[in-house]
Amino acid sequence: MTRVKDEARSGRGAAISTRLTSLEGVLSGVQTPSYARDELGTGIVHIGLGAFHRAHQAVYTDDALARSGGDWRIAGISLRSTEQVDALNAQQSLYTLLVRDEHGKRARIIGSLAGAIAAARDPVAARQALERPQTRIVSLTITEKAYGIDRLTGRVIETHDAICHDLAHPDEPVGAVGMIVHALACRRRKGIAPFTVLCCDNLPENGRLLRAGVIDYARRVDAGLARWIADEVSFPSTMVDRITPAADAGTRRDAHRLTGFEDAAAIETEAFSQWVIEDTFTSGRPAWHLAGALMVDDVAPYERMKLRMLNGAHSLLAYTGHVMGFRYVRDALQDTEIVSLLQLHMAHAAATLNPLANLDFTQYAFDLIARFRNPAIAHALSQIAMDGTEKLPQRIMAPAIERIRAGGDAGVFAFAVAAWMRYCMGVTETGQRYEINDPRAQEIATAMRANNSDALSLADALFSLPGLFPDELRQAAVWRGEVVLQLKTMIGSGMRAAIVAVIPT
Ligand code: CS2
Repeated sequence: MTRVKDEARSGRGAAISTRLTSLEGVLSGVQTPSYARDELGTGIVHIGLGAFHRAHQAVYTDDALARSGGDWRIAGISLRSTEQVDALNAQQSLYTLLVRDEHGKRARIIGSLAGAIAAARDPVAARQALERPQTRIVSLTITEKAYGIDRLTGRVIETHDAICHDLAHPDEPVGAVGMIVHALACRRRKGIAPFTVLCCDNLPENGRLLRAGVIDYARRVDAGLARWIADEVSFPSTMVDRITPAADAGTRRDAHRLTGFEDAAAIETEAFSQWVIEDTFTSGRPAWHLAGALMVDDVAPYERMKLRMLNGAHSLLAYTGHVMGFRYVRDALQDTEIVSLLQLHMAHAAATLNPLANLDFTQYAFDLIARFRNPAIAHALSQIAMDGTEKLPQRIMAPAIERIRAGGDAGVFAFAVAAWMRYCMGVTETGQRYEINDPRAQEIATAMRANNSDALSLADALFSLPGLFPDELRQAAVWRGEVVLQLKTMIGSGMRAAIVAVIPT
């Protein structure tokens, strides 16, 4: 951070900015770490140093350190980008968290990060961080697509870039799975206890999935290691929730105004935050429970609720809203017909869930609409729309299959799939072209080119993308017919006509 020193004026009278190396001088009203940062050691390595981690797990850890201390500061590893790593390291890993809601914005300085490593530039430092005996937890937020684990089989995908590279060069891994297995092998060799692996991405039963992928990968490298991992390493599942838009110049401007410092690593988020964690840590953990995290035996029901209601509605909104020409979530939420569509979707998604003690799904849905409406958060629909092939399986397809099996109405899920297909056409209803940001963008583009705008052939082409739609769904003729019908209306009469035809009058 760079302090604008009022007292330090240059000869020409302009304010001079100087680099901040401590918390001294932060403007009053800004919460700063209440613990002595330098006295606390580093016990967590986090892979995936994006805004979400810094707005969520790092904040819980900051609170836990303030309440009960412990050697639990975080060394962050960024797999690809170097920009945020450099920004953080130039600021003693301090950064501003802006919380925005309808009452205004509050700034807080987070102190739980202890350093940042760009793995692509400094792979040795990344490996050393993971191998240190002091590292007792390795957590991850690397996005759904970066794991390279098949959701259905739990095996690693050999054609996935990072997996393919790492299987060929297991001692120089570039992906998260390869790095974790390499570090665990090294610890086993040296007689160092393994760390707990904590997946914090929006994947169903994320701990279980990562465990399966890690063991499968390890088996290909060393069968004994795979058995050791299966016996000794814990992979708690978690549900994480906090809406965190990409930071921009406005974030940095507000951070500067509120704290008095320039901060190239400032981020912004909403006030709401939730973390549900399975409490199976083999070498301890920070006092996250004192920071508001809910420690449970089984996270799956919470995970399903969040993935199907929040994330499912988010994806539906991103595709319909983007095609209609809206830019941000809050803008689309001004549209009463879109709100009715989201409410309908959430009610049907809730109908696929088992009841959860102390949780009322109707209230949850109501609160979600309020969070989406938050006028202070500019959450771009395009950010949510990306990586649809990675997100739809758990958000839309899984509940669709369950509804169909139960003989229920799965029409809302057909609508959401049709909206994604319409989005794949790459042009809004106002004629604006956009890129499809998805790991399978090439295949989608090929399917689109070959089929023009005929709903049936477009849908058939996308249903045929290998491994995307589970067979059970591809073969559900009636449901598939509904997708085509909805897509036909979306293409022929427009998204609004399609929405109006499904929402209650
Ligand atoms: C969003 C999520 O981008 C997306 O796909 O649905 O990032 C969502 O904002 C978070 O899961 C909220 O916790």
